[in-house]
Amino acid sequence: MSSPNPYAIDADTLSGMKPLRKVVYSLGSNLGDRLNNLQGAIDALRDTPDVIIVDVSSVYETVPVGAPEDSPDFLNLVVVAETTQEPRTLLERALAVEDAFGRERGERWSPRTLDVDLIMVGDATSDDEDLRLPHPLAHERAFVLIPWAEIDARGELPGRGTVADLVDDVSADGVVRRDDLLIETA
Ligand code: PH2
Ligand code: MG
Ligand code: MG
Repeated sequence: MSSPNPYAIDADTLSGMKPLRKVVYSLGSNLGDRLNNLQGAIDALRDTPDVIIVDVSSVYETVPVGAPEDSPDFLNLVVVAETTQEPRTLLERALAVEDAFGRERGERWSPRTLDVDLIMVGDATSDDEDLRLPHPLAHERAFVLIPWAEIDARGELPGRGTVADLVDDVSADGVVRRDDLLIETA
């Protein structure tokens, strides 16, 4: 006589399970109270259903890349999280968080109180105009790679290689770690 298998999972349960994916965010601010804006973004991400923050990098002060002349310096950091949310849901949340911190959408790359960019969501790919995944410029941006490598050197940017290898190929000029600027993560 066989006893019931306590580990048996029925098909309904299986179909209700969503894959857990790694999500990497790049956060930036170069307008207003930059550190406070980043802190608010971290708090909002932490309060997002089905997003679990795994690690937050140090804060880096960075020279603007490709931005209009005379743009102020950025504070940047990177967040690694896990999620069952779809990329588009994550994008909508990111835009809502930007709006909550007074983001005004003007000229491309004009100074902003808060920028919340999705760098990768698992192995998801997207070529939509408003959602490109993996982020098409992340592999060459020191202000993304240096903070990311600090917390996740073994991580991989899909299609581009490991963060450790990518960070070796960028100049660290204009990216300064600001150990005096602290973010609360708990
Ligand atoms: N974001 C940009 C353009 N240039 N430069 C730095 N240093 N940091 C950024 O976050 C950044 C940028 C577009 O979003
Ligand atoms: Mg950006
Ligand atoms: Mg953006």
